[in-house]
Amino acid sequence: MNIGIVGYPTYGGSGVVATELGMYMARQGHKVHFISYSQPVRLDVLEPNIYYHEVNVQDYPLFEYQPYELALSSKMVHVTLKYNLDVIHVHYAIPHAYAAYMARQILKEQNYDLPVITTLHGTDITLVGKNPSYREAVKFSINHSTVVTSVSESLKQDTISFFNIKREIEVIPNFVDLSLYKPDESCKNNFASAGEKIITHVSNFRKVKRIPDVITVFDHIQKNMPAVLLMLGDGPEKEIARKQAQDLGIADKVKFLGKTSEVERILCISDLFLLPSETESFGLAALEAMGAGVPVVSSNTGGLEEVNLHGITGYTAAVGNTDEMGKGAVHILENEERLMEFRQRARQRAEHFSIHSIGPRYTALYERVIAHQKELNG
Ligand code: GMT
Repeated sequence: MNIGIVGYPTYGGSGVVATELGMYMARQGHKVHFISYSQPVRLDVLEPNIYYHEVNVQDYPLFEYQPYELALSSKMVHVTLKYNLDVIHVHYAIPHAYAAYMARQILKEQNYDLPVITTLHGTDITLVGKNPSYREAVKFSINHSTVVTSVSESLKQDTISFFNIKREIEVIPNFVDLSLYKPDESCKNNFASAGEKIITHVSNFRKVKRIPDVITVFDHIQKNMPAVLLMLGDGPEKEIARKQAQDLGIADKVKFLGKTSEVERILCISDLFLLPSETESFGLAALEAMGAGVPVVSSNTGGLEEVNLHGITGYTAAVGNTDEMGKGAVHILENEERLMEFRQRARQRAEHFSIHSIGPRYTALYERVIAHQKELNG
């Protein structure tokens, strides 16, 4: 198959899923064309069957806002015609699904029917999508995609209720490549002294992640046992968290590591992962932690409970209930045998979401969509 993939190139989960899926399809022998405004961070362009096409937005002084969707639609048309794409898969509805609709219309004028798959990831529905400024265009582009998938049952239900959507939405959960997580304690001493538990949080440090709750829960943990908190990623709430840690007198125990390419290695030395988000359609970061055998203490919002099983792979609590989260964390960490059981169950749970079980579902979807299009074309 010749597959086009459109996604955000940054560290966010939707971009990671788009990139990992494309690389998986390329390893299966399909030709995969990534279309974005810069090279996706996890993309290995040196692998066979991978092509990268950059969307260039012309900077013209008349525009206060550059028309990225237009440039993206044009690029999709260009790549489709040049490389004879069979299907295009857009990740994150805004603005990708809308741009894909336009590309499809332009191609139709040239008698080229291109099926479009839209995968909804979360805030494209729950935060940004339902904002009145975008609502109508998001609803329209969902209704006009050939197939729509969502990364969790919870997000599917949110989409149906926020937009009063009548069409079918297929749930294909996010996945993790478990081969990336290998036990290796060699870098543990870089971050923690003997006997200290390592607590980790990974995110883009936006408000929705409730970063102050991460610090509050960690404060509870460190009052009960020696521990350090590793904060991976970057974003607007980082300085607030640093100040909070200083005010609590625990600044020396909270280490901000910024955007690092060593996430897998750091997860492999972690004892517990914290994700107390306000909303989280899936929680890929939690799944990746579980892939490394790390139990998760999270909020119970959105799709998190579909990933992190309360009392089995970690604990979940209501958004903002840092007391419950702190108690759950201490309960897991205070007993080595119990911690080991949580670790094993977290890893086992992650196996349900292994790329080897979820990847073929996307392959089957692409094949189905392409076969259907061929039938329509007669
Ligand atoms: O968080 C976002 O704004 C967007 C998005 C991203 O690109 O990271 O995150 C969403 O998609 C991820 C991948 O499917 C999910 O694991 C995250 O739960 C989801 N974020 C939210 O729902 C807040």
